[in-house]
Amino acid sequence: MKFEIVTIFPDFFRGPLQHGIVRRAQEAGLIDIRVHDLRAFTHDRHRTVDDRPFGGGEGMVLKPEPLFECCAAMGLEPQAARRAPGAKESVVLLSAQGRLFGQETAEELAALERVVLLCGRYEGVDERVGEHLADREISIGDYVLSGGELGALVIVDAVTRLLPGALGNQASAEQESFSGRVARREEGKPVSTCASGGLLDYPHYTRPAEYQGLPVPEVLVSGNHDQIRRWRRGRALEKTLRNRPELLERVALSEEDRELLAEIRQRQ
Ligand code: 9D3
Repeated sequence: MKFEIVTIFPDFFRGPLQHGIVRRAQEAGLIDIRVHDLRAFTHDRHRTVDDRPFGGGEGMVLKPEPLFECCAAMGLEPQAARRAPGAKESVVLLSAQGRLFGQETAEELAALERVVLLCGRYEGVDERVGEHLADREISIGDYVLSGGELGALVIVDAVTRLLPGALGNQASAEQESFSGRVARREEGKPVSTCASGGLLDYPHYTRPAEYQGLPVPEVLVSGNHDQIRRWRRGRALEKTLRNRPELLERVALSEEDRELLAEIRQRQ
């Protein structure tokens, strides 16, 4: 998978991509990340990438020409081909007005050979970029960021993890043991956003068994694996009910889940 990031802050990407799974994926040749300085595609002495908005208003707008010229220099497929089914490349505009990024979009992008990430800045990007250059416009969440760079990093991380071989053997084996028994949505697709299939993950503990007077839950050191499984499912349900109640409406609950939820609701 080739990622190409277009930004006015190429140095922003020096640190964050050199750690953990993303670093290893690069070293293994699974992914190749290129960062392009948008200012290299300007022609004036001041290397201008922004301009005032037509119609007036606050702030500056990212000009279309440097973004179009940068993409032209990359030798991308024509936009029609990129938008057709079976496309292998996609140009993504990171913007606060985009569709919300989620695990499903990460999976879509992971199936491609090349992903171009255009990082917005200033008050916005000339709309012709979103309409005629990018194939999709993505936001990473409902909060105001200063630009698309953090969004591009989020996408690189989430997509890289999905590439076969990106996770160590242990991690991928763990993931498989989850996906074997996850709840399934109407379309029959497993819910993979959360570790335990549509619910938030259960709490984890490690040694010491007691820390500053705080013990690890007894059941986890009991060796009773059916009780441990039931306890974990209960805590996953409890945490989901408290922090993300909307997820519970989309997940298929078993008879045992309903029992556990009834207990939890009684306790509260
Ligand atoms: C007056 C409205 N503006 C807020 C001050 C709109 C606005 C313009 C530009 C909001 C954010 C930005 C810059 N943000 C991004 O380019 C961005 C973003 C984001 O802000 N939130 C979530 N995901 C993303 S991806 C790119």
